[in-house]
Order: sequence, then C-alpha cells, then structure tokens
Amino acid sequence: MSSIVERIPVYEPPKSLSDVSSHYCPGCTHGATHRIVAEVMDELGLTDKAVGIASVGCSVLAYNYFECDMQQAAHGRAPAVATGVKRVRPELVVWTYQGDGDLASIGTNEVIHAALRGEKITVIFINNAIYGMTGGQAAPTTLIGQKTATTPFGRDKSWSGSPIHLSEMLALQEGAAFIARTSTHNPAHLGRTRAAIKRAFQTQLEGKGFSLVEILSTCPTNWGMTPVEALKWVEEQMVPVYPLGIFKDWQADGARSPAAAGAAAKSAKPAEGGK
Ligand SMILES: Cc1ncc(C[n+]2csc(CCOP(=O)(O)OP(=O)(O)O)c2C)c(N)n1
Ligand code: SF4
Ligand SMILES: [Mg+2]
Repeated sequence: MSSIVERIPVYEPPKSLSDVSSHYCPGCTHGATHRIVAEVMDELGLTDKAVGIASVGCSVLAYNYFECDMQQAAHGRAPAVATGVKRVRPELVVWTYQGDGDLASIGTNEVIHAALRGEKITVIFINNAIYGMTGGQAAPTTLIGQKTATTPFGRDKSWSGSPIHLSEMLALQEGAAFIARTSTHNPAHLGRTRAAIKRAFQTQLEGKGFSLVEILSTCPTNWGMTPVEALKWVEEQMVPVYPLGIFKDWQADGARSPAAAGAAAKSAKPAEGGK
C-alpha cells in the first residue's frame, strides 16, 4: 500500500538571499543579519524594487549575497550613494549595509547629514565594536577597557574618548523617522532585529523619512573568542553600554527617549575580555 507524504517546509532560505556560501568567519553575526534583511525583503515583496548599497568592511561583498540590485560605495559614503539612487528613483526601496568603522568613523558626517535631510533611505548599521576587516583596530564604538590591535592595554577614555552612541544622536534629528538598536546574541534578539528592520523598511515605504537600525554584532576572530564566548560578550559587555530599544518611531508615542538611553550608557562599567 502506498502512502502520500506531503512535504511541508518548515525552514527555507529566503528568496532574496543568494544561494552562495559567504566568506564570513564562523560565529560572525553578519551572516544572520543578512538572512534577516533577506527575509524582510521577501515578506514585504521588495526583491525586485530594492537597491542595497554595500559599504567597505567585512560586508564589502554583500553585493554577492542578495538577489536585489546592489551597488558598492566608497568607505563611509553609502548614505550619499543611497541618497542619489533614491532621489533619482523614488519608487525604489534603498538601503545601506554599513559597519561601525565605515558608518561611525570615516562616514559619520555622511549619515548625520542624511538623517538631517530626512532622506527616505534605510540604514542597517552593524556595531561590532571593532574594525573587523582590517585586522581588529579600535573603532569609535570600541568599549572602554576593550583590547584591540590599536588599544593593546584596553581603550583608555582619557586618551581616545568614549564609545559613540550614534542612534541616540540621530534620534534627536527631526528628519529621522525610525531609529532603533537591537542585538544578535540570541534567537529572541534576532527576532527583535527582524521586527525593527521590517519597521525601518515600512518607514521608507510610507515615505516618512530616514530610518536606521543599529545591530550589536560579533567579531569572534578579532575579539580573540570562540563564537559562544562572543555571543556572551555582546550580552554582558556591549548591551549595558549600548542600551537596546526604539529611540524614535514616527508612529509610536511610547518610544524610549534618547536621554534615558544616554543615562543608561553612562552608568555602564568598563569592558572585560577581548584578546
Ligand atoms: C578610504 C579608505 N580608508 C580606509 C580603508 C581601509 N578599511 C577597509 S575596511 C575598514 C574598516 C572596516 O570596519 P567596519 O566598518 O567596522 O566593518 P567590519 O569589518 O567590522 O564589519 C577600513 C578602515 C579603505 N578601504 N578606504
Ligand atoms: S573578521 Fe570579524 S566581522 Fe569580519 S567576518 Fe570575521 S568575525 Fe565577522
Ligand atoms: Mg566593525
């Protein structure tokens, strides 16, 4: 007697994600975030109307990993390239994918002015507290006490200042419509990251202004940790310095205030761990 077994897929790769192996290190959460961006593009039906702008850093090859159109920008200039694409073709959904060295160092000016102008673009900002691609130098996001190739004794506040809180800064700007910070250190937080990215794309679809999601991410290779240790380090060391939440939402009254987030960041202790 034959039986008919219906195969119901419970887990499939998103159609917006290219069917290729990525170059990311084991335990690097760039990969998980790529998947989430692709899932949201699938859900909102954006694959044929989205343009992603890849930046410079470990995610420079992002143009190989998505099925939507992709463009490559010079270091830190992704918001300017995105502005050009969006202004010429306003019907498209334009997003950038930038690391913290790219966005919060060489590109700080670019992203602030894109927010000030209220550009209707979406920025995916990967904060892994380090320059990953170039071998682990300190970034503006590096934690106080964190050891990197250029801060071998730990970042010293009196020498190199404090970690930059870009989301809090941008949320104060009138042109910013949706600003959130999320994390990738466990499945629940990956789910919140997905919700925030979806909300950011919807902000653009509804023409409300600039949107950005800052995502706390791992770099086990340059932190000198195993993948599991790196996830723990995000939770225990990064989250207290970079409070998670929605800092601005054009639709919600109850968005967390940047001032409250700033106070939480101030009370954070110096980082432990790192190589
Ligand atoms: C104009 C310019 N200056 C410097 C560099 C060297 N560079 C390449 S990637 C990078 C930092 C990347 O760090 P981040 O943006 O944090 O990305 P990650 O690799 O950590 O994901 C730097 C300084 C460059 N490519 N171009
Ligand atoms: S060097 Fe760091 S950021 Fe780059 S792919 Fe490896 S783990 Fe990820
Ligand atoms: Mg980085």
